Amino acid sequence: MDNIKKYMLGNPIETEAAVYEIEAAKGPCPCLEMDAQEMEIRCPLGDDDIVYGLGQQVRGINKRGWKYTSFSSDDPNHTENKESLYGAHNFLVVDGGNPFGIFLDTPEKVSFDIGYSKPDALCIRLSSWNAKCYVIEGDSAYDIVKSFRKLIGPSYLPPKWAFGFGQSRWGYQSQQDIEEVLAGHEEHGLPLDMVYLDIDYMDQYMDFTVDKEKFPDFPGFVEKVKSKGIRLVPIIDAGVKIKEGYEVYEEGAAKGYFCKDGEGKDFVGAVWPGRVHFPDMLNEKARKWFGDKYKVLLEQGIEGFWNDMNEPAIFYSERRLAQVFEKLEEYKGKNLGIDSFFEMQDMVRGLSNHQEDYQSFYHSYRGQDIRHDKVHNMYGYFMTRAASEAFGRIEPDKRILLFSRASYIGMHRYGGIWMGDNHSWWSHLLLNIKMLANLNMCGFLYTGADIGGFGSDTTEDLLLRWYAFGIFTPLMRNHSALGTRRQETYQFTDIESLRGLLRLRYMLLPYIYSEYMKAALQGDLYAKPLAFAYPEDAQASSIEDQLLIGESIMVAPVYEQNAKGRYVYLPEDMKLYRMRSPEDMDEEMYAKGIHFVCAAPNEVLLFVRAGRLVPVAKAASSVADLDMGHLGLLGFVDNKDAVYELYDDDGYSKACSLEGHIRRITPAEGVTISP
Ligand code: MIG
Repeated sequence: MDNIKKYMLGNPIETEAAVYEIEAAKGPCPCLEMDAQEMEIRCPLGDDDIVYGLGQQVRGINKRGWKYTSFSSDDPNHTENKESLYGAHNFLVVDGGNPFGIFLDTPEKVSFDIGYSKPDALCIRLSSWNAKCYVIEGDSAYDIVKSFRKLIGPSYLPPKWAFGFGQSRWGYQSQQDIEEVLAGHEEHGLPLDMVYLDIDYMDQYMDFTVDKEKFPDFPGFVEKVKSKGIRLVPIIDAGVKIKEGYEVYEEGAAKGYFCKDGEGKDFVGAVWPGRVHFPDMLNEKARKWFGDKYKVLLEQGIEGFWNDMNEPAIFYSERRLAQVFEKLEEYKGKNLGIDSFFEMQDMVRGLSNHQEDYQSFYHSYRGQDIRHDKVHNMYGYFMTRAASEAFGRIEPDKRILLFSRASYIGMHRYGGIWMGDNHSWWSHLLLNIKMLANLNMCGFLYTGADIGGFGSDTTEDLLLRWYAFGIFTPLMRNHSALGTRRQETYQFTDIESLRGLLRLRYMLLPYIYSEYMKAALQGDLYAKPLAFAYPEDAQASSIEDQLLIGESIMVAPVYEQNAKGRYVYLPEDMKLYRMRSPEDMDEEMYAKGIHFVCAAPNEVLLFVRAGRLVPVAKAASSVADLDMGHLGLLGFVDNKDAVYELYDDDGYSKACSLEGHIRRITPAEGVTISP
């Protein structure tokens, strides 16, 4: 790790993001100006420099031209003017003449002005002069990313079934609703591996409970569904309902495991369950205690979870609500002027996720009381870690599906993330593509967006186009919000086309799984921008709407409504598989350069790089039914010596080294080049 230098600014809080101890560097940093007075880290940007990174953020793969803030936020409107989403991923690569990476390790709020105030300057502003500032050198942006990944440790490994397709919706209430989803898929021959349970499966939104009226025999139901090869994946929220007789609340309160307010009492916020306490995930004992609670569901046959609301989101705090009511009294009876009207409106609206609330409760971390805002960005990370560490104790030999909404660098070792509450907007399909690249750089390989869009009403053409890209995202889940148009595959007119796309996912699964596992085990990227593979190609460096998926594939999704196709940039000659279903595809050759490529709404454009192969299976109704023994090959090879190194394993045990799990596949083996 000679190419990584660590600059200690002040007295930083330990986040355990890095897995290597690096000796603190002495002397000034050659590429960054560190201004303790202003609490700023600055450097100039060359005209052509590209700035990669920041993981889960709005805007492009190249982050230049905007200001961003790392402060985990529950914001369901991922519009261009936003500065924070759920993740806090303080890693950047400045890719110019002398490329270097920066990882600013602090759980406090950090802001990044990347050519916003001044087009030719990068300025990182800290909330206090406490951080570990890692500076990573390398020959290329790609090299730097790989070094960074080594520093932060290997990515989370999900079970193989987690690469299947999952159906979700906020609003599924009961066993009956779930059965309807299963029947919808069965009836229409739609493959399926998981159905997600959103908050309504719980008894009054109490974590680790199941509503008995809605699910009279939950373990029996879980088992019955599993016999069809399908898993139920419940949500867990961060807040614990304050309710007499509710074990998690009573234990947590008795043991002092909840975050405290300024007076030392358990802090009260309100989220879905109503008034809640927040478990102190940073406190080692509390973390262990909370993690062990997942056992209740594991024992009922559950094998996967999604952790939500763990920024943590706070609809309102008890304290602030009281203040606002008091203020409202003052307005009452008065004829409000327009200014005081807006003041009042802002005050009520501003109740949710209020900055002052984040300054009004405390954690006990490594034996010290720390105010929440000092460690804010670690909360979701440590909640997910709580679960993951507990799985290690409860199910030491089994991979459990786990992904979170909030995250910090380092959490990628414990679980994946989904991209949060996007909308059924075409612009969010494009954002999904871009975010995937930057999240991969930060180690979050198991990720994906709510396919079809969470908020707003989706349209059939958007869903088709989103599937055509979503089949390449490791986490492939159709999820939508309460009150929006029903979005399950079988709700639409052209089910046949949607089915064709879903079945393509299963056909490609051997490749997707293999490329994911190889990337995770080697600290590499599953999805990457073209520039990383074609560093000499100036044109490739500005392509943000195409990605390389693994070593063989380039995707160029259509993300505009009513488009008949799109312009595609090919950095080299490639072979296009124009795919509508595993049984219906054409092959076309394209030369290096720019082409307008037609694409009907039901078509996937899958480009194969020269000399590369893509192992495929016969599509199946679930991952469990995939026949990994009889694979076919897609490819762009003219000799029979081409080789694909396929990673495969039993799909659930934790022994996942490359050794013993690589199978060399060649066309000469007799497998057909096209299925
Ligand atoms: O305040 O559980 O991002 O996926 O459906 C909303 C209900 C709470 C936010 C999650 C979303 C989920 C929803 N949750």
